[in-house]
Amino acid sequence: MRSVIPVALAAALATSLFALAGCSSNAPAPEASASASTSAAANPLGPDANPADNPDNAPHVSVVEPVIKLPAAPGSPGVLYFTIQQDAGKPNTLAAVHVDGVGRAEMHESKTENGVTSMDSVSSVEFSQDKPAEFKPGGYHVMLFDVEKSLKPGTQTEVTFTLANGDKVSTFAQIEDAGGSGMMGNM
Ligand SMILES: [Cu+2]
Repeated sequence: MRSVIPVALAAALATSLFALAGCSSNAPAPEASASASTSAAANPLGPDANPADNPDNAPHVSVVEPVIKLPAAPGSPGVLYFTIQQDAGKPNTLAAVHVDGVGRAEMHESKTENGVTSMDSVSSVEFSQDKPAEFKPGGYHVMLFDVEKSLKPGTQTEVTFTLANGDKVSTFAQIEDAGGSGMMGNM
């Protein structure tokens, strides 16, 4: 699933976002951005999440395009979408997600049966080298409860993914408005 072009795009996007988020407390240190932009091995997770620089990150596991959609209305939940993948090793299980600035993050799965869409919480989601786990509208997603006002569109916040074996992957998620989709669109 990995190719050069999306990685390059992600790196360029991350760099431009960091530039925009210069005033935010969530913005990474300038030297982190500078070192990443000159690195040949640009990381889709962003400069702060380069596994080579972070011995705590799970080996061979990466998170692609993490995006938070803010609540459509105050008090409503937001949602986090991403793809978690690995390029080597035994299959893994995603067991928990933590989002800075969010009171509670729950993994959910949406299902449509007989034309009725519903969602349930799930305790874990497996993924492997052959089969990344996609969290996207209509399937798996992470529901975000008690989203703090400090999370603004156009900024980023840190997200930590915990695997069943205790390994973790930390990265920064882009924060976006809910747009016109509303809460049902966030499922
Ligand atoms: Cu949900």
